[in-house]
Amino acid sequence: MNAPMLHAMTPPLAPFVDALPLPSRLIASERDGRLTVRIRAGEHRFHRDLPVSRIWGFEGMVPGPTIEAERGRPVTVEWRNELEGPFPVVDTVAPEPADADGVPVQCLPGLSDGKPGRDAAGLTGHTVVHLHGGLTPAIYDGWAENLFAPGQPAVFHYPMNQRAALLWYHDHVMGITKLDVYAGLAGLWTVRDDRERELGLPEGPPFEVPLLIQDRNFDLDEQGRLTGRLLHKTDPDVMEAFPPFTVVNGKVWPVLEVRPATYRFRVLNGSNARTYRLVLLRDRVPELERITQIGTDHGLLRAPVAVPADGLVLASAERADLLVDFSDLEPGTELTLLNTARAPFDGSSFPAVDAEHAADLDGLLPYPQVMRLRVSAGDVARRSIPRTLATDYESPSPEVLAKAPRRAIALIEREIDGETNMLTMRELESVDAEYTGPAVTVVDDEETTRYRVVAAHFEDTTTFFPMLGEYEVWQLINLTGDTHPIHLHLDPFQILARRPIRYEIPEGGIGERDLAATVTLARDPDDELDHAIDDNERGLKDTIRVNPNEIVEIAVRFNTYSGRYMYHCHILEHEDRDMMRPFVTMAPELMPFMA
Ligand SMILES: [Cu+2]
Repeated sequence: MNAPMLHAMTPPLAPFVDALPLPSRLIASERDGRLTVRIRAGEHRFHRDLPVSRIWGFEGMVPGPTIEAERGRPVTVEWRNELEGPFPVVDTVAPEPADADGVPVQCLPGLSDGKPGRDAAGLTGHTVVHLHGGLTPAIYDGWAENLFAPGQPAVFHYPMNQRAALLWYHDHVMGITKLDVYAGLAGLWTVRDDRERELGLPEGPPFEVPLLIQDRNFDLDEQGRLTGRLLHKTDPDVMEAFPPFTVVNGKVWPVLEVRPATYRFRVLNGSNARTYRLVLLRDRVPELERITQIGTDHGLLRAPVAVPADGLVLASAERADLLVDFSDLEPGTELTLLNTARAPFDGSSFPAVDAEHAADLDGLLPYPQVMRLRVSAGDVARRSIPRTLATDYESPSPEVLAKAPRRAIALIEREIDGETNMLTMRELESVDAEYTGPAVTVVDDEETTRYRVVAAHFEDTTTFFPMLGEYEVWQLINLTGDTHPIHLHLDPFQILARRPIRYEIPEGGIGERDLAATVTLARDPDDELDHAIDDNERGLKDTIRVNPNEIVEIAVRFNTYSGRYMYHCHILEHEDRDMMRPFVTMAPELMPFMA
């Protein structure tokens, strides 16, 4: 195969033939706040021309039902684990990163000579449910080691003392979240409140539409035809799965009929690893100006913002609340949503005007299609967009930040002979001149700070004890080549800065536990990223992208619950491979009693 072929392939499934499914809704207020959700094996058809797939899903569905809650009205969910085997996903590591024609195996369906993993085939259905974005007491937060086996129900109480936002619930089992979520264990959860209603935003069908975007791959039969069997495939060069087919609300490349009106799209990237950069095109021309972003992870922004000029970037677990105006369009008009982000994502830009040509096999993006929107006839219903949205949060003042405790975390990728790379969070503690061991030296103009590693793996001693009600500044120092979406459980945070760095890691600097590196707060000459904070990141976030060659600083304040929580990379293959750490939120008056 010649090199130009590496930019495009004919999709083996017809795009834009299935209608976008809308997940069923479970409205908590209609059931007195008491819900039962069965976690079950089921069957699902991902595309008109695919056989049915076996899945594991909430209520046996992909995605699970959308739970709708009201701020201040608690919801109790009995999660009933009724899973039964066999595990519906075949997990494999292909022996080579590319096939005989040079096509990366992750762009192709089928096992690519990989063996079906026996460990995954042996899974019997342990699960635990985490409500991502929920302000949830620790005992109901879905600690990754507190599992419920089939037959063991769990009753979780969600206070819902939190602002309106799109949350999502998903499996969070230590080591196998990547497999369980891939099998289908994810669903949306909406919190609504009065402020949203005052603003007259669309609520419910037809004008409010959830879009849960994921990527999936399927096995092939002996004749080379697609089966519906879900396939989680990685390769020796790429330890994350970047499957070729984009699925929205459970359908590959669906189509949504819209009226000539303003729609509200509630978008979640629920993929294991893939970051999307979404561009809306009409007649091959980007029309991003149709889109106004009004909300992010934890709900409304203070004011509406345009999406970035290159497109809307969403890494795994990030959300966007969008108003999209179709009111000027004639019936029959078609718009297409495309993804222009290469994988693994490293923050590199890609101009929206080139979106049509975004297909890139080396970038593990064989099919940029996401979905199509087709305008139907109907009454024109354009909504004006309020200029002021949220009024309930402020940025922390410089005085508060100057006094705030600071924490530093290095993000590290460690190569191990004959094994998949380990991604870890190295929690750092500053040391004085007497310290002579391996150190991370951070040079910021005249100021030099040296750190040693105090925690390297999930099971290491807890070192973060944030005080309730007090701001802290966390510095996330990326010493890897990829973007990591870092997620904190419990309260949201705000981004303060993205600061370019260059760094050196000496030979053998990344040890099992130690780390030696020199980090300089200055741009690397080869670095092409702008390290900007997008307008849509200046809201209340629970997941933030940390790009290569940068330190991201976030202002973190836990207000609600004392307890043991976790923070982690939301690339599921990374969190399963140790890129996760605990923290314990503390009531200040208990600190004197801590040994
Ligand atoms: Cu990561």
